[in-house]
Amino acid sequence: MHPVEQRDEVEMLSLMLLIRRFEERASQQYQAQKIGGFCHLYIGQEAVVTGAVAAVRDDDYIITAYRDHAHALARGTSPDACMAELFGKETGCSRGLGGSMHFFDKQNHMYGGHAIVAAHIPLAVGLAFAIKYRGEDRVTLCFFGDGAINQGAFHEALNLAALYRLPIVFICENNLFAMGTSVQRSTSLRQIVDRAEGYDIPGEIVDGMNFREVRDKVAEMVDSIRKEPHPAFLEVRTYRYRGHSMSDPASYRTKQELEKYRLDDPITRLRAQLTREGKLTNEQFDLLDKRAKETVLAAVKFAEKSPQPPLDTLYDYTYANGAMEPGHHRPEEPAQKRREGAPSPNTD
Ligand SMILES: Cc1ncc(C[n+]2csc(CCOP(=O)(O)OP(=O)(O)O)c2C)c(N)n1
Repeated sequence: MHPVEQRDEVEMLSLMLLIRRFEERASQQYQAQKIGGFCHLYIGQEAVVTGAVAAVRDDDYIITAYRDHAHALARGTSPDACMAELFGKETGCSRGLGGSMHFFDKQNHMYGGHAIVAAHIPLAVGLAFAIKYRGEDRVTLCFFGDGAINQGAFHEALNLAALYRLPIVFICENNLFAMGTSVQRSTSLRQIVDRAEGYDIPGEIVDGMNFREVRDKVAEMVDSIRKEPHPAFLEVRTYRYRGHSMSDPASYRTKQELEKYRLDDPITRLRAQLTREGKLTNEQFDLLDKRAKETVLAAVKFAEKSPQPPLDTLYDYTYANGAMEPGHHRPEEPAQKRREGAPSPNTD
């Protein structure tokens, strides 16, 4: 069966609601200081990942930057494991060691959650290379922001993907800003999609506030890639309602601009489409929303009662102790000494 027909639209609306309610609750818990570190919310962009995921199979690969909560939820990572990760708890999807920017779920083929802008794009190309090398018909979806397209890693990755004709869709979530910098001030092109042309990669633009448009375009690209591997590029025009991260009041844009996009809300839009077509009643919508809120509240409770990771696992899965495997920290080396040699923290 065609993957687009496999995913029920009401189910996908329900997923968008889950993502929205999860992010709202995460924001509240962050303000209550239950969540530490950085936290970048996806509110407003829900139709992008939901539409894309609706167009692929469960065994296809997904990888993204640090605005990653929705990508994990869309891939099927449990809201409990996602919330627990935000709380830094052992039951989190990255065992509480990654936090907001480093969600990871190998079982569901969600390969992160990466904090360094554009650094995951070459990794995505590696995933696509592995698919082709093994002769599989999977596809990699690589999500990134408009801020990534002027990084060297982006260009190197696109060149290799084109040269080796790798099965990958580069999905640029163009929400118009990289932190507080508007895309018009950072990028020489009028259309981001034109970046792909420089590498002979076919590209398209879609309306990221419209679930159906995103899903159908990704499905078309993925179908073509499965027939014969090649890269494709999708510029998705979207908008984030909140600031770049929890600490950003977003004073670089006007209230009118935000309101304009909120009127075009992706959830409201799919709801209206389904209602018009007689596929959804107001009562059904309210029930979906109620369920989403309950699921997220239960996730908060789960995260609250979950244990912290043991302190001696702090350096597990890092390069700092010379190993990526658990239990490979050097007990003979005092923690203080290890900290001295560790790189200074990211200041974003
Ligand atoms: C290589 C690098 N430079 C700078 C930063 C600091 N930084 C964090 S997020 C960000 C903006 C990225 O914006 P974009 O790629 O458009 O993604 P969005 O936040 O819009 O999802 C920057 C510059 C970083 N994390 N990595």
